[in-house]
Amino acid sequence: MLPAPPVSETLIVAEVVEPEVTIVSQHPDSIVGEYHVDFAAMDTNDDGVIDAAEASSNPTLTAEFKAVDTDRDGKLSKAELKGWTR
Ligand SMILES: [Ca+2]
Ligand SMILES: [Ca+2]
Repeated sequence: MLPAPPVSETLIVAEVVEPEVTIVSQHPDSIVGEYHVDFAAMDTNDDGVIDAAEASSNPTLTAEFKAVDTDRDGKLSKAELKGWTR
């Protein structure tokens, strides 16, 4: 049996110690998510739009927020979420 090289193990551990939160702004004009959102449930303050804070409860929507927010006003209207809502 070969002696296990401890070096490689150390390297692997070092790489996974800090998981990076990667929210990449990729493909800003494409919506790749395949899921539906419950608009009324997400609009917790009931103002008719989903803001970033409300969208934060949905990681996928947060990732796609800019792509969904077609008029770039920082909020998602029902029209913008058309096709995403049930
Ligand atoms: Ca709202
Ligand atoms: Ca908008």
